[in-house]
Amino acid sequence: MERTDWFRAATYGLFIHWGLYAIPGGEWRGEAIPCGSEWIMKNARIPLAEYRRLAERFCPAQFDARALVRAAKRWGMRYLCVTAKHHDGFAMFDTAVSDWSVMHTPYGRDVVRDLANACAEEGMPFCVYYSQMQDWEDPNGHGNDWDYDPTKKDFRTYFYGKVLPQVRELLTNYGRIAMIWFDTPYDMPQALCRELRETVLACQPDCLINGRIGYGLGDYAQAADNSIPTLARQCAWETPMTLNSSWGYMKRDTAYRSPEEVIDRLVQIAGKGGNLLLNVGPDADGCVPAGETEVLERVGEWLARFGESVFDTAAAPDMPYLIRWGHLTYCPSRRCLYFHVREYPTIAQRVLLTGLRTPVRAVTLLSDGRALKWSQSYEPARNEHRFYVFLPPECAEEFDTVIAVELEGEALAQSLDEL
Ligand code: H79
Repeated sequence: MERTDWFRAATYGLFIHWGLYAIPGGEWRGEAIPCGSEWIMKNARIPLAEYRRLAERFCPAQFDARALVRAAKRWGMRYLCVTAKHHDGFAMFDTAVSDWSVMHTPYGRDVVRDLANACAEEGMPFCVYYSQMQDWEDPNGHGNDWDYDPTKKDFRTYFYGKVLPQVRELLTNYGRIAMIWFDTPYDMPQALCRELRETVLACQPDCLINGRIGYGLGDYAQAADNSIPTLARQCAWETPMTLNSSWGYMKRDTAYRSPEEVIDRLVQIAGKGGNLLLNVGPDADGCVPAGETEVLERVGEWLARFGESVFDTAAAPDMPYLIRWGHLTYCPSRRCLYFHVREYPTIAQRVLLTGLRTPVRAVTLLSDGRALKWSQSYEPARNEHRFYVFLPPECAEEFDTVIAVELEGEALAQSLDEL
């Protein structure tokens, strides 16, 4: 048993960016502020005294933690991570360390507790995001150089006075925390990052820590935001991804990724052995924007039919040539390669995979289990393995046509050097 086992099997999670920044939703004094709405305080250099007043207006009457967790399950997600404290320093939980929290708003409810309880009831692994270095409210936190003089800051005072106590609160008061998600370590001293890790594990030894704790101290690797690595990786890793251009709710941006694009990204990530942590930004009423839920519902419906090609998969072998027609995922225990055909071949009506060394046993269409024609050949003079699947024209599925290729053994690929 590895600490990351549950995480690797989960593959697809819900990220929730929610805080005071949902109220302005990317606009300040009638002006559109560029970049993520959760960065508005810094990007618009909003004086703290002014930003603080948002707390007087935080009253998300529509927020329903249980409904959100149930929705995440329906969407096919297998873990959930909420911003307990983002860079603005505002705690979405009840903290004894600071008054800068959701408890000091008209809402006055502990959002982290409601989500933690809902996740426990629904059997959903619950995770918290905690920005450990930046804190634009705390006089000693990193990042606010418009209210505070950076030369007068003492990071250790902030770290020992706020970060460690709040991390202990999160890991003590909310039951099992499956993972804590740190962000933007910048140049935080390595010794403090180690202390942070030790503090987490002293509270909950099974709590995973993401890669952005810094210095390789995390339990899994963190891809850059919205980025997919070129090659498959054997380690546990995760891509955090947005549906539009912002993590927090942004009024003006309704250009969401299509279901097709989300499925494409999820399949690519699963095929490279990673997880997708896909973000939603609830609005000031506590509602996930309809444009986001519509996409996620469609992806969830797709996963309900084709989930076996995504979950319980591991990195597929890197093939020698770029695959033009789509992506591969791989389930080692079933010895099954899944072909995700995105460019359906209407003319030649076949897809080619070059470099698969393992003999194939059977090929079926995942949607209805029907057997498909295939051929596998080897050309000795060129030392080249070729495998074709022939696709009847009526087989094309919306989004992604999934073909299950059952192998006689472990999937092995030729390296480019052999060819
Ligand atoms: O929580 C989400 C982002 O707010 C956070 N990570 C994800 C998961 C994040 N923090 N920093 N970054 C991402 C790097 C991005 C920095 C930018 Fe900017 C923010 C680019 C534009 C706004 C800072 C301010 C750098 C340029 C202007």
